[in-house]
Amino acid sequence: MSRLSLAPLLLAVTLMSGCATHEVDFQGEGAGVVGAGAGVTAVVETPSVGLPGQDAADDPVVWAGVGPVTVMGTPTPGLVVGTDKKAGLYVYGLDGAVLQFLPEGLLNNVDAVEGLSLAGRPQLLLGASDRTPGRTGVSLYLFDPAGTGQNGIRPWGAITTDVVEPYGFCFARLGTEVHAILVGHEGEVRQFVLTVGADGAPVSREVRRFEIGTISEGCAADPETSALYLTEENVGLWRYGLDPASGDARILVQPIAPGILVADAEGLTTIADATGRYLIGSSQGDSTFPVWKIDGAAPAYVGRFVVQAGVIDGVTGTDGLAAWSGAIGQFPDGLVVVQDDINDVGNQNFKYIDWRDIRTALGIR
Ligand SMILES: [Ca+2]
Ligand SMILES: [Ca+2]
Ligand SMILES: [Ca+2]
Repeated sequence: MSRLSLAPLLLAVTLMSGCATHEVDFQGEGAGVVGAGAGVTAVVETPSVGLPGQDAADDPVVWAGVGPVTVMGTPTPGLVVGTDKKAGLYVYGLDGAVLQFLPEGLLNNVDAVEGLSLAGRPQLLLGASDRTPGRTGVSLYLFDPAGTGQNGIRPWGAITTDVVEPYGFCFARLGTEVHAILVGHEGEVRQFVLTVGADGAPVSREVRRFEIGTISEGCAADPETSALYLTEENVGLWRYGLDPASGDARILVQPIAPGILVADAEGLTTIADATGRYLIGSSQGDSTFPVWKIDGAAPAYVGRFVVQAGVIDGVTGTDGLAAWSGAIGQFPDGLVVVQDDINDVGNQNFKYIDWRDIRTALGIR
């Protein structure tokens, strides 16, 4: 969440041989210290978000249906939705172009989930932590994958909460239930079950609440292992149970530590492929992305990657990130989208990385 204000630092490119993950110290782009990690490059980026100098872009979500969908008259094989925390929600295609903008106010984190239907039509449900005065909570949106023409994401309603400053947010499916998990700025966690009321409006029921301790934001669920991962920005990565009955029992997967996770610990996302399931974090303090394999009894640290400058500028200071597992458009094995704190032209934006490139860089096979 916080912007980096570190002095420019140029690092010599040093290829380290004999290392499984081909770690490199690469030349930073002039803002922020970039730690060691396996190098990848972004292949697509969105236009700049917000006004120059604004801390605006924050957190994305990535989604693909079984076939192409239509957004405001444009067919697309999938969606990237990103928050402008000063203004609302952007919907991007897989080429990075803006397909829709919803001027919805101070939305911070966004996520999406399938599993609810409206009048017999399956919907993609989107939720965003909303800090807009007078409507703090989780703002909800629907997208009809079968819609045509000027079909787009549309407001549906909200989850109200006692959390003063909604911050992190993620969805999870528990069997047939859709759960929404809100993380407050002070580390308050509220978990809700969402259903469709008889009138077609959202109904939310709080099923768990606990406190992480201090400022927290990143949120990602792994229903397969019934895990809920949360980052406490200055403390580390926690694993809680996803089942509300698990209460506030937790394991510190990774404390803040040099070379692995440098404060702020920020966004979290999961991604799966034929080799397993993984959790990707944002080590914002040194602009790297640590990866854990999470399908075993305990998360196993795999390594870190950095998004270097290529045709598209490198990535530093990432707040939020998101991934899609499996084929989506031109990405046959998955797509990772990260917020970039400093775009080379204009303001912050979102950058797309092919999961195959990350996997290769980290030596995952
Ligand atoms: Ca997200
Ligand atoms: Ca950049
Ligand atoms: Ca750029």
